[in-house]
Amino acid sequence: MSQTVTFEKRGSIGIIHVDNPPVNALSRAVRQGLLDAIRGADADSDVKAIVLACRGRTFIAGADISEFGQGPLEPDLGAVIASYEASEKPVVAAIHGTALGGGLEVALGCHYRIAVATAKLGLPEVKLGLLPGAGGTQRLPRIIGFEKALSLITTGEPIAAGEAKSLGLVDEVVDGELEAAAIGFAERIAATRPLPRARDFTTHVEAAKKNPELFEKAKKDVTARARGAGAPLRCLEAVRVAIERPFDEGLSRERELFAEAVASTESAALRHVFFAERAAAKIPDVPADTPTLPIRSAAVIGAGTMGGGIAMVLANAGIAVTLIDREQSFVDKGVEIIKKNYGATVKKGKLSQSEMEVRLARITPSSNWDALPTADLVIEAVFEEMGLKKELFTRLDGVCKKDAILATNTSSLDVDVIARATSRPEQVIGLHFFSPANVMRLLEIVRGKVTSKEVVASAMKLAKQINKVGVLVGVCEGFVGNRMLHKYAHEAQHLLLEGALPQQVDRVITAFGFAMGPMATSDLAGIDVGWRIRKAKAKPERYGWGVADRLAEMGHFGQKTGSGFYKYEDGSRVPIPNPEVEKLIVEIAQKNGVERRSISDHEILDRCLFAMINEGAKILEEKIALRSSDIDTVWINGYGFPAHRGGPMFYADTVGLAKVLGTVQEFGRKHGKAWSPAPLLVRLAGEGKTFGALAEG
Ligand code: T1G
Repeated sequence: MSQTVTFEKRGSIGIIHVDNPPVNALSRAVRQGLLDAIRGADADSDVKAIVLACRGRTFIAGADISEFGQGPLEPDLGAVIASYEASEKPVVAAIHGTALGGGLEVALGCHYRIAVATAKLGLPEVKLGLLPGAGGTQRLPRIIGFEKALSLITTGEPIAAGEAKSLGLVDEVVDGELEAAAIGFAERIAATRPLPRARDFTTHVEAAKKNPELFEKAKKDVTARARGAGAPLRCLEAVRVAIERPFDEGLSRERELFAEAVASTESAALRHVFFAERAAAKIPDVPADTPTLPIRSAAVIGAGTMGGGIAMVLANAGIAVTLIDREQSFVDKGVEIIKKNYGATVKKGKLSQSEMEVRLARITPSSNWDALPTADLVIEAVFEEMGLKKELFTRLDGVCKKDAILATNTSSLDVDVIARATSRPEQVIGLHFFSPANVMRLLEIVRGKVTSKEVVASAMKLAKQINKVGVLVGVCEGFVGNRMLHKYAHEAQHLLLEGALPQQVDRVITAFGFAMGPMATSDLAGIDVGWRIRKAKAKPERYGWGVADRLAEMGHFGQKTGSGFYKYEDGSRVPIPNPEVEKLIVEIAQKNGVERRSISDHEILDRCLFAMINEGAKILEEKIALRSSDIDTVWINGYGFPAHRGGPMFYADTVGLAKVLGTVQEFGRKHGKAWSPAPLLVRLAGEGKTFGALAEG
């Protein structure tokens, strides 16, 4: 019997333990161990009932994702689960931590499930471009009903033990010692017959047969949410079969759909994203045991939109935070916005009123610097102007304690210049949050030339503590995200002058999977934001920004002024094509001698994406990013790049770098040196390699 699975007896109860750190994933060894264990328990006449439990921090968190792509490895998980369900002795799954994917499917094959109150249960396969492939789409609806099962399977969102109990998914929620409770439960039901096997449940199947609209409605919702991803629709199809076909036929249809999904580029992309997010936390020259500075108290300077959002993020993570601005009225306004944001979350039922008050109590508004001498971390979110930031950091240097971390939320300025305004540049780091800071998952952590390893390690740890995906980047203008965004948005502007319309560019980009295209995004963020930065620049760029600059000069800033690249009815966020803008584009094109032509959707997509990918390659060779998957993590969590495409660099690898290079060179011939291919792209394309295979920076 493999060491990852062990079996022991406590009186007449057999206990099967899975012990495969860190998350008891269902590796081949675990599957074999589970099969051997149930066969042993079934054959042991002393054993009247069986408990399946896990050691470590969690119940089984799913199949071993790293095994995918290696082809089917025996034993098949479905067969293992069938042996548990078929057992003549009751099997009780004892759940703590997270019972996810194949882990929950194993529990669904057991006859009973008990869980600690803090446990989470779910089928997140759709987030990996898959669907539950070991009976989840057939057993779960039979246990909890089709409507709820559809929502769990097509969203992949887990539920808490309490809700699982109310749905009949869990038989008992225990507070005390789980294993003892499971043994007690097993003893109580040891003689109960017949055993409740999910495969035999028909109540919900009959009910669903009488309610065909359920699927029509689900199909509409799922298709809208999918934005071109295939997995949610495969999930839907598999659950639909559970109504129409006998159990075993449903299982085989599920297996067919799973085989399709696991071989799809979409799933390869989402599995890449899963491991990319985890890899981003590992910094080659900052080992995991690097000492970190404790962050129990923080101060945020600047109570504007970003400052307020950052204060919420810190308070949500249990950190006491002082929100500072130079005028009391500015601070009060900032706190009002924070209260409004929390109120909206409470209204959506995603936060209790009492928890809102606890978090608000952690935020101390102030218009003086009294809190600064004791703060472990200070984050500035003041106006994006270098002089102002340097002057502020010099003052902070004078009042903050020696080992305080001084962080700037700049989105583009040189962190080394800001750090040199202090006597402790090694304590200075960039913490670039994305708006709204209390919503966006990404945190670009900007390492200065002399930022200490302790400060880097502390910032990476803070990212996890505040529930952000922290990605370490180097210092350059716009860091990773904004630098690539600039190329992408600039190319989109050029396409306007050359013949495309805002709505055409945005349609192509949203069809690719982005939630919003570059024009609508610009209207949301405010056309004036980029315009002011460009105006402040010494060297104006190519004529590409002509339309955006002109709209800004005319006061059309986007949603906030009711018109930008689109028109917006009073207070609405729905973009309406604006014929005035079309006239403006034609006028500016003529003024710049640009001959307009019809532009294909394909060209629009390639020019927007390859412009950012080519810049991404330059970022990699300059070692501003440690690895190409970090760039993917930045774009998926900060800029809405569709996760089912894997991120810009992964997408480039799926297209093939030789093809990307060929197209970039073609664009270079037509549109000039802005398209000079990155040497790294040339090299890798020449060697038939991928960004993904590049060694870490
Ligand atoms: N397979 C392989 N490795 C895994 C893994 C998995 N399922 N889950 C986690 N890891 C690794 C992870 O890469 C990291 O490694 C370490 O464990 C800790 O993870 C047939 C097809 C459980 C909520 O989608 O959501 O079952 O970086 O940093 O924040 O139908 O991990 O340390 O080297 O994320 O505490 C379905 C995936 C699979 C759940 C814990 N299951 N995991 O979060 O730790 S598909 C999932 C998670 C499936 C069946 C199908 C989270 C977690 P390293 P971590 P965490």
